[in-house]
Amino acid sequence: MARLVIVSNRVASPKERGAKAGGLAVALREALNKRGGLWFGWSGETQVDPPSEPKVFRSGKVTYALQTLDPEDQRAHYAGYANGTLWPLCHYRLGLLNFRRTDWEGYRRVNATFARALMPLLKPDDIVWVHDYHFIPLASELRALGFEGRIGYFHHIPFPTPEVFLTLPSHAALVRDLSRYDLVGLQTEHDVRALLTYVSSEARGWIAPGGVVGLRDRRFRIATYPIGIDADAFVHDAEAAAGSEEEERLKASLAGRALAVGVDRLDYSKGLPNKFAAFGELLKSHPERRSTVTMMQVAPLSRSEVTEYQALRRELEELAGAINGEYAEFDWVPLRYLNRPFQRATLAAIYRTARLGVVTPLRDGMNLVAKEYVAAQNPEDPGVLVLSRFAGAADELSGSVIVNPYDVEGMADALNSALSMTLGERKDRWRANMEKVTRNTIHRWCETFITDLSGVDGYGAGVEPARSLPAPKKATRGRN
Ligand code: ADQ
Repeated sequence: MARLVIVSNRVASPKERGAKAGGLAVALREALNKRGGLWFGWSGETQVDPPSEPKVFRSGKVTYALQTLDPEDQRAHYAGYANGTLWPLCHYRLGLLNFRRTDWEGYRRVNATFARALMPLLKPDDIVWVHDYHFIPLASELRALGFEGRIGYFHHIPFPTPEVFLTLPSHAALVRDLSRYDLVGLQTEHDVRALLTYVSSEARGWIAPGGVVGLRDRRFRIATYPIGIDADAFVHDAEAAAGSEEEERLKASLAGRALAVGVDRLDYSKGLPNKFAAFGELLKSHPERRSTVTMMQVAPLSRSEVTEYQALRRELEELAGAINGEYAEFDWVPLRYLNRPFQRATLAAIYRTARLGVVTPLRDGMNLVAKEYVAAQNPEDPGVLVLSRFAGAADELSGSVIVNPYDVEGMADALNSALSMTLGERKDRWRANMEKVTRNTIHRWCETFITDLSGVDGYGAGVEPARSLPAPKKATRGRN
């Protein structure tokens, strides 16, 4: 079996557990533990004139290789281009997009640095799986250094439609970079369509059935791999939470009121101001709900060095204060707003207690919180998921109450009707959602991607120039 090499910006250390190690990191570690392999990424440290070689250590069957970066390169790469340009672009927030050439150059420099550090550790038949928008040019850099093995890329966030993508000055270079991979995985069909449309209409590529794409001298595949969660572990944690001290404390604090819960990183893509406004609107336009429902928003701070995130934090503090100032009673605080992370077991207890899970991002690649909320429910008395149509998860979780997060009054009405839903309807909706959550797990996601990438012939092997590919039946032909 070929060795698996995973590349991600953040690498979960072997000892990291609980709140810090997210579901994704745990799943990747599990995939590596199972078959053995190498996990390569940023060390989390910066240093002027950093060593060109990564720190390498082994734990069990996994070798870790962590590269330290120059502070200015790291800033340009992470806060600059990845999170100041690509993140807003892919979340359709053009007003927040900053494009600076120095950041773009820093982004490419860091990818080149990573490729140089990784290359000596690679064997020709390795399968390299690169994660997320921090590393789009990594395959180009590895190919330039002579690596001809299989490289796959998974994009965890949405892929924007061409109209939006074209606003990025470096759009053509990024798609050329994507074409240096053998397999490009996206979360939803919508994302795949967006990229394929760009390839055929802007990049003059060929598209064959099955998402095989010909672009210049490269042939690669673009396909959907909807990410999931470790459903069994969440069910287990939620069952263990039943009757736990934490759950009892939470229930006692609610004094018989319904709980609506939101769990999101403090990020502008998550639609938190609109969610708060919708809850305020619920209390305003449905006064009978006052004092009968409490909303809890868990929002750990994220990228707090970026100005837009600092502004969002202030906005939410003001909104929460205004809602509580307006509606609180001496024995009821309508909105509980917490900026801290929790252990997974505590999150499971919160989800299970909540009558509503409120997941209303303005745009989201998938949104794992939606799936976690479903998995944590008591099958005999499940809560209702209120879900944004712009979360990737909305494609699968059709049992949810689907909302438009830009429509604050519509969301307030949806919250109101979800609170009144009968047990029968709640059960039907939950079953439909749970079926998807248990089918498309994180393990299935990992296995499918790795199997598909393993099946690729390898860069260069048998690849014809795209223009000489036969036009397949039903193929969409780009402007040529
Ligand atoms: P995120 O934007 O981080 O992920 P999401 O998919 O919801 O969004 O995952 C967040 C994870 O963090 C969940 O597992 C959640 O439990 C955890 N988490 C959130 N708040 C927490 C808290 N207070 N304490 C502990 N854990 C907390 C990106 C993309 C998503 C995509 C994922 C995976 O933006 O669209 O679904 O990657 O591909």
